[in-house]
Amino acid sequence: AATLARAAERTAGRLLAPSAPHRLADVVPAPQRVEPGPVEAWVLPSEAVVVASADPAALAVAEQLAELLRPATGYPLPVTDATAPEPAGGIALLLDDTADLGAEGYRLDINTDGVRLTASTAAGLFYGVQTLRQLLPATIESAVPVSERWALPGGTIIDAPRFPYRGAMLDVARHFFAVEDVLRMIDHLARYKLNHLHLHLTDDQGWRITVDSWPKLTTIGGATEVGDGPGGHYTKADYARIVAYAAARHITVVPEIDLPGHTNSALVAYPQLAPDKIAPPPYTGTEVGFSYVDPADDRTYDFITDVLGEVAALTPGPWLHIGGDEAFKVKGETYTGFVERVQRIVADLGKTVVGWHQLAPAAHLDGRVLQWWGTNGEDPTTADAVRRGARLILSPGNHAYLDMKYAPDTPIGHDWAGLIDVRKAYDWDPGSHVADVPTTAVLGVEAPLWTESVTSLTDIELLLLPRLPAIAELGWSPRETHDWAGFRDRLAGQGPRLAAAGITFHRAPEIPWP
Ligand code: TNX
Repeated sequence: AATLARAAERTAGRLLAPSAPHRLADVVPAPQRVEPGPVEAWVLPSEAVVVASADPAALAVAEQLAELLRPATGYPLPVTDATAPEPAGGIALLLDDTADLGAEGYRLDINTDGVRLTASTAAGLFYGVQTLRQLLPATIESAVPVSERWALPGGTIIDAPRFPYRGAMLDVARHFFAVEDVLRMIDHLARYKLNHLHLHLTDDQGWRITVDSWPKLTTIGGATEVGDGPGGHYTKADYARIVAYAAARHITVVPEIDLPGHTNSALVAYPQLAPDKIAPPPYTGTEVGFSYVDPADDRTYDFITDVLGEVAALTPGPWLHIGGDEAFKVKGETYTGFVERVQRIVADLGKTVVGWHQLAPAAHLDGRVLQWWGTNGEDPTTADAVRRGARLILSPGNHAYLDMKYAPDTPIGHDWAGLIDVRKAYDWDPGSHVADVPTTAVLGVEAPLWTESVTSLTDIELLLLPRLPAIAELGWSPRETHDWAGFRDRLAGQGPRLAAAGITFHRAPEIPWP
């Protein structure tokens, strides 16, 4: 209670004091290039207009910006398209494909006339908007009008990501999460310029996506979760809603159907998939590695073709994740033969296969991506798969796993890969983490959140924030900007923003929160 009272006093104090102008470089993830101008260049006026290139995608981003700014400012911020959009005392979002800013880059200029944001794509404009948002006073995150000078620092930011794949994973199988929770997680990803949401849709404890051709997967397989909870599943409409919400934020959904292990929920529903053709009891514990679909039965591959076909049809993004982890009972050539057959099914569906790095020994297939979750960067099998053409998504268990505890007293989470405080989450280099894997083979980074002990949105946010920004920065920012002291201070500035937005987060003691 005393701590709460002190926090309230601090908040009140902050609201009464005039906000110090924000520094142009105080952005997470750190921008590629920052050229500061005047400490304070422009104050958003109540009559400001947002103009955008006359292109539906640019106008959509302009509308998103206006929606971000309206609640706290209380300003109308009309969005208009202009044939010659110039920031005449307003904000301009310009698509310019001659600007050489890359598929996701942007340029942000703030001067005494206002703000001009340029990009080659709507995604670039969207990332520029995320930066602009962080340059306004923290109270901009408030859902209700705040009396504030909406001052912006002057100068130019030229920015683009280091890696094309920047993601997070939510395990909706161990515990099921409502669509609304997933949408809120997508908001967190968008804030930090992540562009992929990996959904771990199936596991021993539950099957979470409707498959019309195998309906019992959800009606039976979806009715359980870890512990005594009711489980649940996404209808195709639910899934489409998640995909669309993500797409509007330039985030691609990566669906995972974990095979051949982690399949108890499918075996409960369809015992013909089981090696002994007997339905196992539903499983609501947290052990791994005991279940598998029968790799010797052709019906298994019919099942996989149906399931992956329906999931692919619902998924506009290029990826299908086939799991492949911890199939302890499917060994050697049986395992690689299984994987090769499933990789082929994915390719025939026109999708690019992603799998956990246990897929490494299987034959290469064009474009395949391995998600590396090791805890020791010496991994000759994975390095060999990379030599044969695989690309890597880096999710080192001892740095990027969001289900690891921060400290021994973290109330939920695991510690099998160690404790991961914010510094541990930040202090590694995806470009050189796995021995004998060149940076050029690294597609990017992903922070997975397994949910054996995670049961609510508050739990998700506790583990996600503030480590997600650390992983986001590793995926976005040039290596030259990597600096713990600098990151720590910039991250501290996120605290009041998250607080103003009503988002709970872990007040990590190593961060100098204001
Ligand atoms: C290992 S990481 C797993 C998951 C567990 C996780 C718990 C991976 C590919 N498999 O099944 O949920 O550890 O941290």
